[in-house]
Amino acid sequence: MISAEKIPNNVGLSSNKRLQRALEHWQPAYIQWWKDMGPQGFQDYHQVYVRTAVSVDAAGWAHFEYVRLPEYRWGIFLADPVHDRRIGFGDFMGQPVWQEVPGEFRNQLRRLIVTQGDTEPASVEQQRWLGQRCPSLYDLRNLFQVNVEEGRHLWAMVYLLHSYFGRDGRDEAEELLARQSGNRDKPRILDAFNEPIDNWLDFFMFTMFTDRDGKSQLLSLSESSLDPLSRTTRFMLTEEAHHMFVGETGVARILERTCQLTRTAGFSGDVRKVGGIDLPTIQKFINLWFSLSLDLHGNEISTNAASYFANGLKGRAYEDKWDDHRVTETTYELEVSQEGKLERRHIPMRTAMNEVLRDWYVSDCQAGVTRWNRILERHGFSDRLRLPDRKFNRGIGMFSSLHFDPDGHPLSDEQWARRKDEWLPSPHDRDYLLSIMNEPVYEAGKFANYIAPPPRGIKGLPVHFEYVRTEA
Ligand code: BYC
Ligand code: FE
Ligand code: FE
Repeated sequence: MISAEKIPNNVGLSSNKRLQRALEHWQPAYIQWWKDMGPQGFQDYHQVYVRTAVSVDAAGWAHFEYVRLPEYRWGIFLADPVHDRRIGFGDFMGQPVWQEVPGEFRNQLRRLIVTQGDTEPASVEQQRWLGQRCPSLYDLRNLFQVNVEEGRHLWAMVYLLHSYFGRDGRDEAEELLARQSGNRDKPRILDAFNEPIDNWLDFFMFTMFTDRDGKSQLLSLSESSLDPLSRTTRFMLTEEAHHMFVGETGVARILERTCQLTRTAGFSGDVRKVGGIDLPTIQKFINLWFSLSLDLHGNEISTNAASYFANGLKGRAYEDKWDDHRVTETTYELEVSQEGKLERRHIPMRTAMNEVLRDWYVSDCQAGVTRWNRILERHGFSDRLRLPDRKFNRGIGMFSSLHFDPDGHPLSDEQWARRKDEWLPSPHDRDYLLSIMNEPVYEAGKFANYIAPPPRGIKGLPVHFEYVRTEA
C-alpha cells in the first residue's frame, strides 16, 4: 500500500483514490528501475546530503537532509495557479485555459508529455556510472542531486499521464520505464539521450547544454493552454536552474584548474603532461554537446511546431514579451541549403517556431560561454572558447545530410571524415579523460587534480563537508 504521506505533494494525493491506485502499480516499478538503472554502486550503503522539495514555497523547497538514494521522497508539485489564467497565444488566444485535456488535442499533448518524460529517466541512465569516477564528494552529491530531480521530473510527467490520459496514460507511464538509453531495441525517443556519458567533462557539458534544452522546452510548455502542464513545468524550471549551475560551474572549475596547471607547466607546455584538460579538448566537448542539443529543438521548418503553436500547446519562451501572439502574418528569415548552395528564405513564422526557440537557446548558451571566457581572460590567456556554427554536426533538420566545419563552411564527405576528430572528441581524447578520472576521490575536501574546488560549499556548509557518507 502506497502512502500519500511518503510522497510530498500539493495535488491532494491523499484524497485522490484514482491517482493513488495508479501510482500503487507504478511506484514499485519506478524504484526497481532506479535500483537497476540509477547510480551504480550507490544504492545501499551511502547517504547523500540532498535537497528534497516538500512544498512549492521557498521554505519547503529548500529542505536538506541525508538520505539513502532509493529512499528519496520523490514528490509531485504544481506551481501555484494563476487567477483567471487565459490562453496567451495561437488560435484560441484569450479563452480560459483548460483544466482537462480537450479530445481533439489528446494525441498531440500525450506525445509532448511522453517525449518530455522520456528524457528524464534517460539522463539518469546515461549518468549512472559517473559516481565511480567522481572528482570529489561535493561533485558526487551534485550528480545525485541532479539525478533525483530528473527522477522527480519523470514523476511530474507520470502524474499528468495518470491523471489526464486514463488507460493510455498508464501504459505510457510503464513504457517510460521500459525504454533504455542507448538500447538498440528499445532506445530513448530523442537522439541526445542515447549518447554515452562516460566522463565528467561529458557530464558538465551535458548539464550545461542539454539540461538547457530542458529549460527551452519547459519554458515553452509552461506557456501551454493545458493548465496542469503549465503549472508542472513551471515548478520544474526552478530545479532546472540548479542543473545548469552544476554544468556551468563544473566547466568553469576545470578551466580555472587548466589555467593554473598550464602556468605551472610553463605556458608553452602541454597541460596533459601535468594531468590537466587542455582547451582544445574542452572546445571539442562544447562542439559535441551544443550540436546534439541544437538537434533537440527539432526541424527548422516544422508543421508539428506550427500546429502546437496554433493549438496553444507550446508557446515561445517568455511569450508575454512578444507583441504579436497570434503570429499569422509574419515570416521568419532562415538560412537554407538549396542544391548545395546556402541562401536565405522567408517562411511562415508559425512553421519556424522550433527555430525561434533555438534562437533563444543559442543566446542563453552564448551568455554562459562568455562567462567561461572571463576566466581565461583573468589568467592572461589569449585563447577563447566559442559555440560552433549551428550547421555544424547536425543530426536533425535540413543540415543533417550535409557537413560543415565549426565556422559553418561546407565540407565534402571526404573532408569531414578526415577532419572531424579536430572538432569532436576522438577515442584518444576519451581515453585520456578516463585515464585521469580512473581513481574516484571519496575523501571529504579533496579534489581531483584536473578540477579546482568550488568557491563555496552547499547551503552555507564548508567545501570539505562530507556531502556523501558511507554507513558503517
Ligand atoms: N531526435 O516536426 P519536427 C530535458 C522527430 S530536454 C529524434 O521537427 P517536433 C532534459 C520528431 O519527433 C527537453 N527525433 O518535430 C534535459 C518527428 O517525428 P515524426 C525535452 C527527432 O515535434 C537533460 C520528426 O522528427 N523536452 O528535459 O517539432 C536532462 C519531425 O520533426 C528529434 C521536449 O523535447 C530528435 N532530436 O520537434 C533531463 C519537449 N527532433 O512525427 C531532461 C517535448 C525531431 O516524424 N518535445 N525528431 O514521427 C517536443 O516539443 C518535440 O517533440 C521536439 C521535436 C521539439 C523534440
Ligand atoms: Fe528534467
Ligand atoms: Fe535537468
